Amino acid sequence: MNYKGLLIIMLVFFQLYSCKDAVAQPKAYGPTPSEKQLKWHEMEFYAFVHFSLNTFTNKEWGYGDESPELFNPTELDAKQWARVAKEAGMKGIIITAKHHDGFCLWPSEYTERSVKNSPWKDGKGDVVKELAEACKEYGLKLGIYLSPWDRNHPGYGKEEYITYFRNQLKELLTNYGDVFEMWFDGANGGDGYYGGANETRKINTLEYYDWDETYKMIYDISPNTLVWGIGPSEARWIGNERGRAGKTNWCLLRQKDELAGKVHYSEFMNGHEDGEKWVPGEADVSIRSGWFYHESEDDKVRPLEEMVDIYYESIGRNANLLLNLPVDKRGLVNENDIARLKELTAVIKADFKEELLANSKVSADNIRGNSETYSTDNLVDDNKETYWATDDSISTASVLFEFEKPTKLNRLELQEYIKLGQRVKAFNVEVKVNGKWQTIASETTIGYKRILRLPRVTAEALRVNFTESKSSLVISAIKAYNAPTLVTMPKVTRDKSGEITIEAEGDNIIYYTLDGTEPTVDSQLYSKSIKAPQAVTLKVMSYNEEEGVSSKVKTVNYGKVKGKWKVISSSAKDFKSADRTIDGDSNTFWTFGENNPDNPQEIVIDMKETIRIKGFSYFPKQLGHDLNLISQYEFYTSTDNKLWVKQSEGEFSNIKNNPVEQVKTFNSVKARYIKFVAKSGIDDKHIFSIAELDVQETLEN
Ligand code: FUL
Repeated sequence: MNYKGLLIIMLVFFQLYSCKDAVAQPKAYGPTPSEKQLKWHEMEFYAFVHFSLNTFTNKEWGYGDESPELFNPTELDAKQWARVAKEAGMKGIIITAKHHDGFCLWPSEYTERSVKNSPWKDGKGDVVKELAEACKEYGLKLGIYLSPWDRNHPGYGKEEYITYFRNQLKELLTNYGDVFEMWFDGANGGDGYYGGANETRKINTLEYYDWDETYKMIYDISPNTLVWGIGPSEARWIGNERGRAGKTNWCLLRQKDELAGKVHYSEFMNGHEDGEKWVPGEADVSIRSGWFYHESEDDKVRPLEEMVDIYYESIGRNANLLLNLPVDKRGLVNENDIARLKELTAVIKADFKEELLANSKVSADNIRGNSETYSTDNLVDDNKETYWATDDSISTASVLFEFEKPTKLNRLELQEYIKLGQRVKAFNVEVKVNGKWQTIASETTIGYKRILRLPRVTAEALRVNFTESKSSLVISAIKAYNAPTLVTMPKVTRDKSGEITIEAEGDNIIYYTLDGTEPTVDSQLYSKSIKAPQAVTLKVMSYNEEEGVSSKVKTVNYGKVKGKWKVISSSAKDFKSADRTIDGDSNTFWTFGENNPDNPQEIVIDMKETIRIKGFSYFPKQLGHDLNLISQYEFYTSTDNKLWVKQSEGEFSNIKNNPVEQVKTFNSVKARYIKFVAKSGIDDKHIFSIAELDVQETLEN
């Protein structure tokens, strides 16, 4: 080799050693995600579609005896679902291929209880196939909900059902292309039709399904499918159906303890700092209160600000967001849900419009081996593969961002490089305003992604101090934004006498109407409470004068006040406090019942005048450890308190996981007295709480 050649080789070696490879990569700390889980984290936001027989029977849980002939969507269009999801920035759709009543949305060869025995497409349709194709067309991933609990199958609870369940899994994982997620719900065992047995079948969820075997089978057929929910899963429920993760949220879980039945689901919101496995949280929530479509909820789509909160408290707290769009009887995502989703997408887009830290001067008090490879530039380069890291011995450090000129900001987004584990236990954020440093946030975990909503500040500089970490720091991104102000709708309450009080946030003012028209800044300005004991429709909005921005309009429909209503008898000897169930305040509640499962418990109310009603509602207690939820009920009416007619009976399905207001409707009747019977409670308890009881009045004759 000549002299020149040698020089080139030396130069190449020098280059290699002087930058990249001289400083070793940090070692992984604790449990780390698999490749499959990493891809799953990056999906962040995807849709749930609850659509089945329940859509047509107006139920949340079918009992298992409903006829497949009731399934008859008139305009089913899975492409519309995919389009809606895509436009909202979602990355996939999970469909209820089979819910608890056992009806299958695909023509399974193992049962007659499926689309093949429905009038839809003369029994030749396959919803799962149509969705798989639509997802493909729109570049979305397909996920499948297969309820382990089957209230129809005669063999449920016995060995034969497990074979059936696995056969169906095989069908779904073989015939519809890639399935990114398999969703196994936690509701398992209870009463049901079971082929006509009409009985209660209890199973041990941890043992009955032999999850190890079932999972092995899934991975043999489809190794890229991530399994969610019960069993040794790769992602966990977030512990509530409100779509909210804990502020502290570890991707880790003590799954061995969980599988031994030693973990309460309320721990899922936070995960376990000392968990032995990477089992990140997925936050599920419906855009309305129910999971399935009910016409009565058309005007109960969650308000925009609640949806925005959900976004920040799921994706912004290190969890994926699984947002349910209940497809309606036509087989379409409903217009009202689409409108809300569009509003949400617009807010999120506006909130993250312009990143502000990329142009600042970035420095840190420690950089791993002083190496370029781990420099702070990696925090703002928008490259998920690069990261800022500290020396092995350093687990507390600060990053400083200095702006060229004072900059307004109110959002901060942070990401750990989770391939090497989740490490940060605590951090805080300081800003320099008019030359003075002030702390504006003190937080705990980060994980895949953490987004903070901060008060808007005009900062000369921003500093993130990592104050506690399990090991050295490995941070892949820090970003800041200045989100537009979102004016929230006012809070409205009405007391027993019909006095309406309206409150807005901060200095916002309030405009309202009582004639059904949309309020504007020219409408009535709210200054003192409004007297409205009659049925009334209130439309109201908050207005931020400084920025000239108004909130969305809130519509509240009140019936006549229950001021004169009286609880006149009850199975409970002492019912002095029972009027709390009709005081118009859902924060107060009444608890009654004895621990005797043979005695249904009842409450009788005199409405003091005969009116025509077409339904009733039961609002469960919301706060506290014991909600004493009612699961089976009967509802009677009378005009004379002697002759009673049963108007409705059944179950409040899924009330345990989703204790929202329960509305039951029937053919309209005249009534002066109503009797509500609590037949059984959740978890076999026989103590019941009621926050509020109400009737649905109708003016028809
Ligand atoms: C629950 C189920 O029981 C509901 O019906 C719904 O499917 C929800 C997503 O999970 O636990």
